[in-house]
Amino acid sequence: MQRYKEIESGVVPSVCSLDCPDQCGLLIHKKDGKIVKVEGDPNHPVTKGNICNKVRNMGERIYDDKRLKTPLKRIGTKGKGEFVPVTWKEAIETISMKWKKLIAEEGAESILPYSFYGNMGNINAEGMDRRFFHRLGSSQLDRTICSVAGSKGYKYTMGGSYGTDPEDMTETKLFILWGINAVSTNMHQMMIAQKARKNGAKIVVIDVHKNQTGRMADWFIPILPGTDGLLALGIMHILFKEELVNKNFLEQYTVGFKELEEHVKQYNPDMVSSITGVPVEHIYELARMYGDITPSMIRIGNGIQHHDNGGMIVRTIACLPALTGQWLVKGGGALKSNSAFLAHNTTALQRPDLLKKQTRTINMNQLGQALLEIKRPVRSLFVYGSNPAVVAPEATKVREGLARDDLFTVVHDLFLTETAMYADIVLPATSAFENVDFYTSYWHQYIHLHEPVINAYGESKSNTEVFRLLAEAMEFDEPEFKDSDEVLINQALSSTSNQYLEHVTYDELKKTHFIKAKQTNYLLENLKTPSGKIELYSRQMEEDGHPGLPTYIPIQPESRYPFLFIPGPNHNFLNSTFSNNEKHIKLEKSPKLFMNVKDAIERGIKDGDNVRIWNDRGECELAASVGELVLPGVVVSQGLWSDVAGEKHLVNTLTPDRVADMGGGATFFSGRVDVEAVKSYE
Ligand SMILES: Nc1nc2c(c(=O)[nH]1)N[C@H]1C(S)=C(S)[C@@H](COP(=O)(O)OP(=O)(O)OC[C@H]3O[C@@H](n4cnc5c(=O)[nH]c(N)nc54)[C@H](O)[C@@H]3O)O[C@H]1N2
Ligand SMILES: Nc1nc2c(c(=O)[nH]1)N[C@H]1C(S)=C(S)[C@@H](COP(=O)(O)OP(=O)(O)OC[C@H]3O[C@@H](n4cnc5c(=O)[nH]c(N)nc54)[C@H](O)[C@@H]3O)O[C@H]1N2
Ligand code: SF4
Ligand SMILES: [Mo]
Repeated sequence: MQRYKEIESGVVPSVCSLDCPDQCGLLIHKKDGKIVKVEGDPNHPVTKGNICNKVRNMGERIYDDKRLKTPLKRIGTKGKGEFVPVTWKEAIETISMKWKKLIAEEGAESILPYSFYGNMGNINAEGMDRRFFHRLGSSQLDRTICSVAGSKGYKYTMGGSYGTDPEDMTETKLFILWGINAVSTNMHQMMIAQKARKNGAKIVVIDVHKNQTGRMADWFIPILPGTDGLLALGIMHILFKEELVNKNFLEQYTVGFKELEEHVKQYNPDMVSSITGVPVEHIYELARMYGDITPSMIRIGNGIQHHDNGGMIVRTIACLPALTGQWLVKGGGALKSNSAFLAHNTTALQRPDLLKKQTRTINMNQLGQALLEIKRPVRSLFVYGSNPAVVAPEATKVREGLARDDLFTVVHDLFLTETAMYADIVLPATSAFENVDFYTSYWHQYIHLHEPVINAYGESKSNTEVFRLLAEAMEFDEPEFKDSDEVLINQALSSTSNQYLEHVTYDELKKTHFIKAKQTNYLLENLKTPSGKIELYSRQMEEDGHPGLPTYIPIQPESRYPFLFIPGPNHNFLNSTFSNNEKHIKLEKSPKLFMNVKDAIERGIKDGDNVRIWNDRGECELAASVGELVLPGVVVSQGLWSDVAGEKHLVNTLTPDRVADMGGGATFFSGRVDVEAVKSYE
């Protein structure tokens, strides 16, 4: 059979590699060996032929002139972007010689990998790289920047990342989109909800910003940041008091409901209203709606868990469907992540056994500290699939660390990113379209195989290839560093202990491209909590130092600054990906700061004014968008914009690097700032 990348003109199957819940099935149209069109696969049961604008314009990124074609070596000052091309041989030799010397003089822990999911492909994002850094004995990275606090919180209640199947949600009658900007970040969730709305479903959105998603809701409920756990407790208070709970379900499938009933008596709606900013009558209306309507589904977004108390918030909200027995109803329940349905054999793929001696672990949210403040600061950084100079909190500290003369930095990316500007060696990466890999969605339940649809760009190489080369240069002679991509995939899919994946094989995937997780009706019989039931009370939480029952814990005060600052993602970028592509910048226009008209008037700020936003950590400048889309005391920006041309658009100069209550998660949305109009001196 002809391989897809060798087909000059025609239509070939693919899958979206971006860190997005929808993980769309794609069809790539090729002409003369090049991609001319990217569209959604009409036969994919979830994608149904629809994809976002970002990826419809993916060709612009793949063939962007700025793409790296060769390895580069720095010749100028760090951060200035002065490089010359070098061969792969020279690049790999430079890295391996430097590392051998560092290991001999300071130990392998002086080296730190820094990566995330610029490409979600399992063998490239967390396969051969993991083997390599285990074997190297480098410092290990705790990958906490995205969703760990919420995932841990959800796990305390439900035992793991198991939720409602999106394909069942056409039956849902009430959607609560809670801290998720689904129109931008999970478009098929929104499409399913809109389809269900045609059959009478209601869409409620709870958010701190009436953005694209809030504006499409039947009912938008504005709330003050970090108080969602309290709102959920207020709803529980009413559900118990008005006997809207499902007693049979609680008795059969949960632990701790009697204690919870007692415990939530303290969260009376007046008190809840005074802290959340949600009017009392709306709390009653929402609780009664939730008690009455079935099936109901809560889509738990990432926004609510990027807070100091994010783990507890998600843990608390995850208890709600049990109170009304929604887990027994098709299309009912909650969905934070469905990743556990597709959990593969990571032990076989990542080989943690290659790490012979326990090493230190560094939280990726605290990269600035790791480069500047800790004992034995990191001496060499290897960055791939991530752009920490833009996406990590406390960006000023991160940049200062990256500028250190005694830090040896390597960046493997498709572009000369803001991080790569500080590198000593830059390596060109293939795009996911050029690679073999397999993909597992964390929202729908399909696993995908990807075979390359185009040839590698310039001299670029995939992550797996780069780590094979590095292993050879470091003289790692274990055979597992020679495993091909196909072998890696087979290992990851073999002997999984995951019953939902039993029927999936590489050969079958080759034939069909995607396969759904095995469907069973036994989620409740198989819960992986310590008790095997939904844990409204969790002893494990107490052992881990948290209250065992859902409890409201406020975020840190940072009281010197008047505004809570929520710098979320935007519609046309994906984190910092696309922020350097002209087409996507044009679609997104320019970065804004949404603020309430009352706050703006007090500060003499008019719509469209440039404003300076600052706190102890740093400052940035955005254009004010004045109106009623956020509550007083809250300011919101969208998008991780570039600052390479000297723009002061770097919102992460303002975000804290303290970690959330669970899992060391990020707290991007719990920082405070002040805002003033930028003075004009004309
Ligand atoms: N277009 C686009 N899509 C993306 C991404 C992107 O950058 N752009 N990023 C991808 C990634 S990596 C992720 S993790 C997901 C993230 O996507 P989402 O899960 O949607 O998470 P966020 O956009 O971070 O935040 C969602 C919403 O939470 C709100 N919010 C913030 N704090 C609070 C709060 O305290 N309470 C409530 N109720 N709401 C709050 C924000 O205003 C925002 O509207 O999207 C993925 N998809
Ligand atoms: N203020 C603020 N900051 C945030 C967030 C927020 O909401 N607000 N969201 C946070 C979240 S949820 C996340 S997940 C992180 C995401 O942060 P990152 O994981 O850093 O995501 P991107 O900015 O998309 O950068 C991914 C990089 O990987 C590169 N890449 C793509 N494919 C490959 C490949 O196959 N190989 C290699 N070597 N490189 C590749 C891309 O070109 C890109 O430069 O950002 C976090 N930062
Ligand atoms: S970014 Fe998300 S919505 Fe867009 S094509 Fe990829 S998976 Fe689909
Ligand atoms: Mo994320």
